[in-house]
Amino acid sequence: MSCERVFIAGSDGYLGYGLRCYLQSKGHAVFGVDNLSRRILVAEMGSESLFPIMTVRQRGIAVGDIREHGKLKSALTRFKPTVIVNYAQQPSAPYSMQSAQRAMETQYNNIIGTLSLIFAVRDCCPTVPIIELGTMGEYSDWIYQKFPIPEEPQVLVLFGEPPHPPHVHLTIPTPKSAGSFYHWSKVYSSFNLEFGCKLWGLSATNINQGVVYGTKLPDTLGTMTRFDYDETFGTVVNRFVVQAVIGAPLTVYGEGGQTRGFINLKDALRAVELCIANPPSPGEFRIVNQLTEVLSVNDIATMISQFTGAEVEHVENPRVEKEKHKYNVIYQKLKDWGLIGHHSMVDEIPNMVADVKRFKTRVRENVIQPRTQWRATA
Ligand code: NAD
Ligand code: USQ
Repeated sequence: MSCERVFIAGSDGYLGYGLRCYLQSKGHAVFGVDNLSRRILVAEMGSESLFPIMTVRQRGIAVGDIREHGKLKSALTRFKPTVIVNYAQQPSAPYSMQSAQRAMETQYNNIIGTLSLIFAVRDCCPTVPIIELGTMGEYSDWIYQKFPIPEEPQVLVLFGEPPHPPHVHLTIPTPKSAGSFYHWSKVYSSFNLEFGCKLWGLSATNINQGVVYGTKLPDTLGTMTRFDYDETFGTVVNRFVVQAVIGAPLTVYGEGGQTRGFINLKDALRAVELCIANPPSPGEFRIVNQLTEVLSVNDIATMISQFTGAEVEHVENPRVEKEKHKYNVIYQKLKDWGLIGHHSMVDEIPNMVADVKRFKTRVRENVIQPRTQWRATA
C-alpha cells in the first residue's frame, strides 16, 4: 500500500488511538483530532480505563471537536489528507438511553459531527475518500429474520398491495431500524453521508462494524489502548472478562440468545487498513460489513466460563431487544480483500484474561452492575 496521509477524527478512543499507532507503524502520516469526550464521560460514570493510558499531550493528539466547522476545515486544508477516518462519535447505547439530555447529546454530537465533516470535505478536499464507522446495529434483528443483512446500500424488492401478489420491482435504500438512540444516530449519519455522495460526488466507505473486543494492539506497537468495562462504556466481551477475573458472575442480560457480529481489535484495525487500500470510486457510497464471527451472548459466557470457571448469571434484561433470534449477515468484501479472522474469540480470551489480571487491583466493582433501563421508569 502506498504511503497515505490519514486524518483520524476520534483518535484518542479505543479504536482511534489503536489505528493511529498501527498506521504510523506502517509508515503512513497521521493527523489525529479528538474532543476528549470519551475520557470525560467515562469519568462521569465513576470509572476510568482499566489500563493506564498516556496523557493527551504524550499521545500527540490535537484537541478539537469536529462540530467546530471552521476549525475542521482549517485542519483539513493544512494537513491535506489522502483519506479521512471518522471514529468521532459517542459510541455507547446505554449512555444514549439514560436521559433526554444524554439522548440529545448523543444525536447532536454524532449526526452534526458527521454533517460538519461531509461539508468540510466537500469544500476542502472533495476527492478524498471518507471512511465512516457505522455499526451492524443499524440493521435491527426485528427486520432481518427471513433474509440476510445485505452488504449494499440499496436492495431490490418485489412490492405489491395485498391481496394482489407482489408484482413491482423496486430498488430502495436498505431498510434499517435500530435498538437505541445511539444506534439511530448511526443510521441518520449513514444516510446523510450517502446523500453527500449522491449530491456532490464524494466517495465514502461506511463500515458497519460489529462489536469489537480485545485488549491488545499488535505487539510491535508496544503500547496499549484504553479498556472500559463499566455498564455504560464497556462492551459485552470486555465486561465479561473483567467480571471473570474479579470472581464476579457474568451478567448475561435475559435469555442470552442475543446474537451479534464480533471482531477482534487487531482485525478491526486491519479491516480499516484494507478499506484504505481499496478506495471507493468517485461518487460511490460503499457498505462494508465488518465482523469475523457471529456469536450469541450465551456462547460468549460459556466460552469465558469454561476458561476461567466463572459463574454465569442471567439477570433481568435492562434493554428492549429480542433475546432469541436469527442472525444471518453477508460479510464478503473484507474477506475478498484478504481479511482472515486470525484472532478468533476462543483463542483471544486467554490473552485478555492475562492482560486484565495485571490490572486487577484497578477494577472498580461498583460500576459493573447494569443500571440503565431502556423501558420508561416512573
Ligand atoms: P471511543 O469513544 O473510544 O472513540 C471515539 C472517540 O471520538 C473518543 O475518543 C471521543 O472523545 C471522540 N469524539 C467523540 N465525539 C467527538 C467530536 N464531536 N469531535 C471530536 N472527537 C470526538 O469509541 P470506540 O469504541 O473507539 O468507537 C469508535 C467508533 O466506532 C464510533 O463511531 C462507534 O460508534 C463505532 N463502533 C464501535 C464499536 C465497538 O465495539 N467499540 C462497534 C461498532 C462501531
Ligand atoms: N449484554 C449482556 N451483558 C452485558 C452487556 C451486554 O448480555 O453485561 C448484551 C446486550 O444486551 C446486547 C449485547 O450483549 O444484546 C451486546 O451489547 P454491547 O454492550 O456489547 O454492545 P452494543 O450496545 O450493541 O454496542 C457496542 C458498541 C457500539 C457498537 C455496537 C456494534 O458500544 O459502539 O455500535 O457494539 S453492534 O452491536 O453490532 O451494533
